[in-house]
Amino acid sequence: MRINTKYAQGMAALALLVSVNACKPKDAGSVVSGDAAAKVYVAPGKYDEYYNFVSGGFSGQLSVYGLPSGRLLRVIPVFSVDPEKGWGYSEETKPMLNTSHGSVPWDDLHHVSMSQTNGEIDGRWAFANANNTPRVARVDLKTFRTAEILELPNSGGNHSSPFITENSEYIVAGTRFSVPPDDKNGDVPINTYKQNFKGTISFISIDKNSGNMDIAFQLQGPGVNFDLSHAGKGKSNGWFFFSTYNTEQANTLLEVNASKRDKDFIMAVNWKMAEQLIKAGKGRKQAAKYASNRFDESTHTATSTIKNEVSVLDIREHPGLVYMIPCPKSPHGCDVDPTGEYIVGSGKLAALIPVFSFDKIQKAIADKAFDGEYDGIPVIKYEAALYGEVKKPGLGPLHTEFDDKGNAYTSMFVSSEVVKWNVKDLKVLDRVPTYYSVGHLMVPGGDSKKPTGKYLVAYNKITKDRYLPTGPELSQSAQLYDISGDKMQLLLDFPTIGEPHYAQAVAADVIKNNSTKFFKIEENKHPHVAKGEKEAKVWREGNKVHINMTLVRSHLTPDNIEGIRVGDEVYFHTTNLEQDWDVPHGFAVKGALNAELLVMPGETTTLKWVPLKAGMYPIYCTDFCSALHQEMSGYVRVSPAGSNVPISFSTGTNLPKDDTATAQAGAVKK
Ligand code: K7E
Ligand code: CUA
Repeated sequence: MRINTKYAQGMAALALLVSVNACKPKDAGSVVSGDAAAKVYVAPGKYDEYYNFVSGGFSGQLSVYGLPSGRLLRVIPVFSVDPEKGWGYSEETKPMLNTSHGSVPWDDLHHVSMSQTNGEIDGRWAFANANNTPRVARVDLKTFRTAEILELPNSGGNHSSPFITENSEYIVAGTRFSVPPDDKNGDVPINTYKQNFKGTISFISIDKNSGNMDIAFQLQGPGVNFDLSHAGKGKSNGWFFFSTYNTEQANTLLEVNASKRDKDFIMAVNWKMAEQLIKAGKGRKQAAKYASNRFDESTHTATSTIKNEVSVLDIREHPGLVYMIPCPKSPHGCDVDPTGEYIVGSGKLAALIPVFSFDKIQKAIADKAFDGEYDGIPVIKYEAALYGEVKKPGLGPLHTEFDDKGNAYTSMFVSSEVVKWNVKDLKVLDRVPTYYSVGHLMVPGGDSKKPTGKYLVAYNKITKDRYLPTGPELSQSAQLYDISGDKMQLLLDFPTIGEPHYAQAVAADVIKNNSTKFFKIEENKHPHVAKGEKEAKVWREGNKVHINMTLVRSHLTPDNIEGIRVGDEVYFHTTNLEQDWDVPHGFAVKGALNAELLVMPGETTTLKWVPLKAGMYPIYCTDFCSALHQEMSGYVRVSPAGSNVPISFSTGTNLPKDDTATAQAGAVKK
């Protein structure tokens, strides 16, 4: 039999790559030493030291844990609908998930960046990326709610996002999958990747006061995969660094074809220069269609606006804007140390970790120490940019975070461990196993100018044998380590929601005192607010019926509604009249094809319902709000289409005509 050489080569490459699959360390123990329990014990009624905002991966949401306890405090719905909170189901939140493709009810959230002032986390906003239908979101940390979602044109797979500059001027979004630009014909053969596909990076401006996002400009570069990024800081503020892979520009079987080159690149972008080029009018206006969705807290309502243009800078037309730095073997994480001098590339197939020097990069640029070009972009000589290499750190380095003592911590996916090394002398100082297959890791403030040095959390992919079996799908996990001493110490592990990727954490004090307790009813500008029960009403406009309803312990006003007809579009505009912390009411109606509403004190939220059958429909509060919560209910009568039952509504007065005793009892109660 003749052996197909190409096939044999392919198989050899595959065999090599199989070894990069995750493996379980041999000493997969469950023992935590001595005082671990005391270190994570937060007594009932006591607060945690840190808020930890953890990406939910394919859940599309962001979860909030307390550290060191690992207690789950909240899941914030971001890109995925959440029937629990009515997110994406209420009329007010539906526009948040609008895109140029229509409503997209799910996404894949990988990274979180908290806003910074002078390189320190300031606790105002958390930004998150959508990896599938490219978007970025802003979560308001006063309300712990998603306040804005911005779609990104010319992109496919928004992965190297939403990394932030040290004064929150910009977050970036580099496309993972290069695609033909939106204003070009995308209906081309896939194997014309090299000619037709482009890699776009969006710079998204953030308004200092409102936090509102806009696409300031986009950079259009070669078709490669942008993986991760980080902004420069301190001396390197003004630069952004992106890891790239598939610089082979393969369009099929990437696991082999995008792993051929010995080195890919870290792309260094001079964003201050890009900003000036845009100011000088050098940006090309390009037609593009993308949604900008904002939630207005005074009307409790989101608006979606479709925008039609972006400013684009073609990288090749602006010498000095972008340089390539060779980085071994499909780099993933691209992390900048707290001083801004060292840039760490984590080649997931590399046997070492290269550390680049910002000063040397600047000198190499000045000296033109180049090694040719890549798609018109100067390639800096590897040695000219390199500070040094961390030798034999472990297998499958992915991500690096820093502490306050000049140390770095790198996650090793394949060898399932966290490796601590010194940034100055590049010596490995300690290693500790993770259970298992660590992806991202996080030190509170660990990618800022002011990292802390007490805790590190590893976010792991596989939890076989860690928890009680729950069928074929197991939870993923986070593991907390004490990093205050020379040796790292495992303290705790806890399951996570969805697949955790990146996370951020900040001292609780930075956030907790600004947290909104309730919405002031007198500031509610919702067009359908009822600020008291007297303002509650029901009226018909053609086949639309509007119900301005109030919710208060423990009744709905109105709670008897008649005159609805089959096929009507019924809008329950529910206002929670409570003015106290933690007294939400819920609202649900039998047969509704959407979800419940969960209405916070002072808020107005709307559920749309189209009854399809005549009959009696109970409505009720879904959130156990008082001892008489089970009484917080009512009925909606639905008559056949064309019926002449008039609209009527009431609470407490619609009594049987012949039952005076009941009538009096009702009057007394009222
Ligand atoms: Cu999970 Cu940040 Cu998408 Cu690495 S990426 S693990
Ligand atoms: Cu309101 Cu239960």
